[in-house]
Amino acid sequence: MNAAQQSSQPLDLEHYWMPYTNNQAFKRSPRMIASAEGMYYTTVEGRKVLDGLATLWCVNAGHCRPKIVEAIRKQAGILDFSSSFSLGHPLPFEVARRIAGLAPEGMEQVFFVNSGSEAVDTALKIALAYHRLKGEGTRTRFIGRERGYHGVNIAGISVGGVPANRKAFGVMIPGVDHLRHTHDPARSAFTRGQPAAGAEFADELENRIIPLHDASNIAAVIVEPVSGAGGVLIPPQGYLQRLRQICDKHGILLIFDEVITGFGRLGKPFASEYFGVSPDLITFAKGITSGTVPMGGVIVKRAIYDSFMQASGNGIDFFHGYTYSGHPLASAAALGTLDTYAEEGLLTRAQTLAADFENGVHSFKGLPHVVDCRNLGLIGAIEFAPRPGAPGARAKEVFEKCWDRGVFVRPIGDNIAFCPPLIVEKRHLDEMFGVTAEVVRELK
Ligand code: PXG
Ligand code: PLP
Repeated sequence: MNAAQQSSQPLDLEHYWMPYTNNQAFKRSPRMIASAEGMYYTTVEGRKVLDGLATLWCVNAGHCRPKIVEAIRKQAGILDFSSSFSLGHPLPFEVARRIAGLAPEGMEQVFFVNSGSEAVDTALKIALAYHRLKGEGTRTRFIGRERGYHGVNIAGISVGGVPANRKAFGVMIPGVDHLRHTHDPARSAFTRGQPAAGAEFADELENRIIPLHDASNIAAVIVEPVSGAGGVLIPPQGYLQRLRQICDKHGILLIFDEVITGFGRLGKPFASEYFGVSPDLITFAKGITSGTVPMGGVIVKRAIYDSFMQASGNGIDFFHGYTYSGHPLASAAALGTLDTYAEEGLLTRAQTLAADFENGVHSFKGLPHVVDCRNLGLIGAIEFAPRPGAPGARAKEVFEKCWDRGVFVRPIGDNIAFCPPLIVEKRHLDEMFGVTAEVVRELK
């Protein structure tokens, strides 16, 4: 127990402005977690709650895993901090080498940041600077996608496509257009895995967006291979391949935002490998340290890195970096995490559990108000018809009742998302889907 919990004074909730939270509602009725181990949280009241979302899609190795805890503890007493601005320390070099070994072929250089949002800004800046180095400085526009989530920094919400994350913030960065999203319940509701219909959604890039802006003005297309925070949208078969072909044809860089799909979510280290589509840049965060210490990064194709090296002469090659890029504690946590993934086969474990997970997600078909079930690897969602006059209310109610009954799942609009740690076992899946189904059956 920490000092605040030990004190006889009640905890003062007033001063922390919590992120993405209804602060007033939370402070009236807090849901407070004291500790966690493996698949479960323990609340301050001593209740066990199953973590059905790897917390925020990130605790892929499960909670408080010994190797990771020990790596962080040990590193804190050896080198607390040293920057990576023209000084080095060994750990991030080793993390980068290990990531290069997991990444798609030809993607061997890693730039470190501290979050997915920073990874997205960094990737977009690499794309801009790369085109300028190649003498194509007119390529400044970015193409995102409706319902895409690329973090919360100004560039990320500009290319992002979740209306609630954008509407309070005015024009954001200029020069951004969006592809339509790929969610198509009329043709594809209740599809197991990738929908057969919808590859042609990618053609909008070639048929509408490129003619409108001209390819010579477009720097990059950024998409999540599987949309996560936008509601778990599974790409149609052939869709990502077609995006790749169109980008290649027009000299446009393709960025896969793998902040959620990276590090084993689909049963391969990266979704790029799962789909057999090589992007030019991959953003990652979350799973690299299993959520323990903030870290993110961008993996780039060899040719992109080489262009920066060739152009730099004797100067700095990329005027970009965060104070904490390659932080020793984050790097130590990453090595402990990668060791845990390797020893327990977690980056491919989703393959063995995907069928049970899929059956669990699709067991909601036919329950009250359920209009869609979607899944791939160990990520999935069920969708409800909106309650008349109260969109999102059904999913919120399911989340709250599941929490009270010991299961944590995430409401996203009218969807409930499932994304358990990769150590999940069949009995946990049964508990997660069983409790959720019990709640859904009571839904009005
Ligand atoms: N890209 C993607 C694809 C993400 O899922 C980010 C970027 C930003 O990462 P950081 O570390 O800056 O949060 C994410 C993060 C939700 C939710 O509502 C999703 C995320 C973060 C917080 C909440 O489900 N994804
Ligand atoms: N603001 C000020 C005044 C700073 O000095 C710095 C970093 O030196 C930053 C913002 C950026 O902080 P970070 O490098 O942690 O992103």
